[in-house]
This record gives sequence, C-alpha cells and structure tokens, in this order.
Amino acid sequence: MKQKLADIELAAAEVSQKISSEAELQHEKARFLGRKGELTAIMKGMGQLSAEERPLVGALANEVKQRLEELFSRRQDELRQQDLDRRLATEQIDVTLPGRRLRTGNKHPIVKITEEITEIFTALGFGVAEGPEVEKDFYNFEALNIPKDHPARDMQDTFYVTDDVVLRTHTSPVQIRTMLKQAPPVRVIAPGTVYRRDSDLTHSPMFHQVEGFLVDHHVTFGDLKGILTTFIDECFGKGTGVRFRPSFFPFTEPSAEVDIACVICGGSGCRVCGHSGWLEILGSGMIDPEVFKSVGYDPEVYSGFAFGMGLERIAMLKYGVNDLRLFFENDLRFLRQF
Ligand code: 2NM
Repeated sequence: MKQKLADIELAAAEVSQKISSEAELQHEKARFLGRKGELTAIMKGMGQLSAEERPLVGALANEVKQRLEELFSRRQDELRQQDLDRRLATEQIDVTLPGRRLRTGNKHPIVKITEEITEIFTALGFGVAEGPEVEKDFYNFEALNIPKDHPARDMQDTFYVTDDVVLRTHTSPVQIRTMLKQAPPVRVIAPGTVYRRDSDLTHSPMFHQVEGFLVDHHVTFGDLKGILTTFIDECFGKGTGVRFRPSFFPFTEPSAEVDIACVICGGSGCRVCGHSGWLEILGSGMIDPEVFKSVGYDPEVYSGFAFGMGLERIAMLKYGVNDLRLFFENDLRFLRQF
C-alpha cells in the first residue's frame, strides 16, 4: 500500500511536468484524484487493511492527496502565467483606434411637439396640469355640459370601462378637476393621451391633445383671439395667416374653429388643404356658463375661454409627416429624423 502510494505520487509528479494545456491538466487531475482515480481506489480499498495498519495508511493517503492537489494547482498557475506571457508578447491593442460609438436616442416627435407647445404657453403664464386617462363619466362628459343622450357619448366614439367610467376622450376633464380645486384667476394647459373608438388612415384610437383654459374677471373673445394668434405665431412662424370660423361645442358658447393658412401651398390651394388654402388646427370658445355652474364658478362674476388641439395633426403639418401611422409604428428610421 505504502509503495503504491509512493508510486502514484512519483507518477503524478512526472506527468504534471509534461502537461501543456488546461484541458490536459483537468484530465490528468481526474485520473489521479477524481472519483474513479487511482488514489480514490486505494482509499476505497482500505477496508481490507488490519486495524493497526488502517490509520497509518489512511493518514499517508491523505497527505499524498493533499500534495497531489497542490501539485496540480501549482501546475495550473504555471500554465495560466505562460498563456498570459504568450498573449502579452504576441497580441497588440491599438489604443489609437476610435471606440465604438454609443447611439444616442432622441425624442419622439409627439413628445417634441408637446414640449414646444408647453413652452409657448408657459411663457404666456399658463401652468401645466395632468390627470387620469381612465376617467369618471362626470369629469369627461357631465361637467362639460355633454348630457347622457349627446352623440359624442355614442358607443361608437367612447371606450367604456364600466357604465360610468371611460377612457378619457379629451383632456378637458383635467380642466374640470383644476377648476374644482382652484379659484380664478387661473390659466392652465393640459397635455396628454386620449382615446376614441376610431381607426382609419387619419384616425388612431389613441392620440394626443393639448387643451387649455383661462378664467378671470372680464375675459373676452378678444383675449381668446390674442392668445391663440400669439400661439400660432410662435408655433408656425410670425405672420402665419389665421382665421376664426364659427363652430359649436357643448362646453363653449360662442365657439370657433381656428384655421391657419396652408403650410404647404401658402393659401393658393393644394391637396393637403383640400384646395381651400386653410388648415384647421384648433377648437376654441368662451366657456359655457353651464360648465362654470358644475365646478362652482359664478358665471355672473367670471368669464373665460378654452381651446383644444390634436398633436398628431399639428406635428404632421409642422414636421411634414404625410402618414399618421408613422407616429405609432416606432420605426427607428422615422424616429431618428427628429
Ligand atoms: C376644445 C374646443 C373648445 C375645452 C373646454 C374646456 C373646459 F373644460 F374649460 F370647458 N376644456 N377644453 C375646449 C373648448 C376644447 O377642443 C377642441
């Protein structure tokens, strides 16, 4: 037994010097020390030894095992060091090569137009408010003077969550929540995502709006025209043609739609403006007394105007995008152009 252990140790020492790769080392290590290795075999055979011999051989076997482990571990260190020396001698890194550039992301055009519009109105003294996209019927419709039988509530237009909870169809409920919290004077815009059951080439079921309102003593339709004309000058360039056209909304009286001279043809008529020379970009009006009553503002004391615009349409006109779907497809070739 003792002789056998000595033979094994000698053999391992010889073999370890000839090992030239880590794979080889693992193989030889297993051959001596593994579960089916020579040393293990001896240890398993110790049961046959006499009671006096067993502890002596056992101790010796353990010592040999420890020395073999050290042997292979040392050889492994040597091999690794040799490999590192070889690589340092042969491989070169050209530290003057340019690094791989990280591509920076950029803002989605709808985010960009939201920020541009927000900046224009905050410069005019407006605050910015946000509210929930899942909204109570009261805030989305009732308080805005849109009664239960109004066509705007049609199942065709509105996503209903329950009987009296909807996905907001406009950001006007944010204005209602603001008026309920805050007494005049108040001027706030509400940018955000809105939802309507509408999907074709020019309508997406999810789109974006900025709405706004201003309430104080003695606010007139002239104030509305002044603020919205200033907005258009800032957004589309000074001197952009503007016209106010009578319209109807349940929450404003009187109401007006606002057109700008066609950004494509300048007013002479083209396909984009339907040969009218004008593009509709805003809805607006003087806030209806009924709305004031539902938020507890006295319509005898205060007056105000409100307006709303669709951001996809404005972004298309301003950035020259000819297909609404591009905003929702997240094609990087499109998004990187902004
Ligand atoms: C529009 C057009 C006209 C509007 C009205 C209100 C509120 F809450 F103050 F009554 N918010 N937004 C409004 C008025 C929105 O979008 C086309």
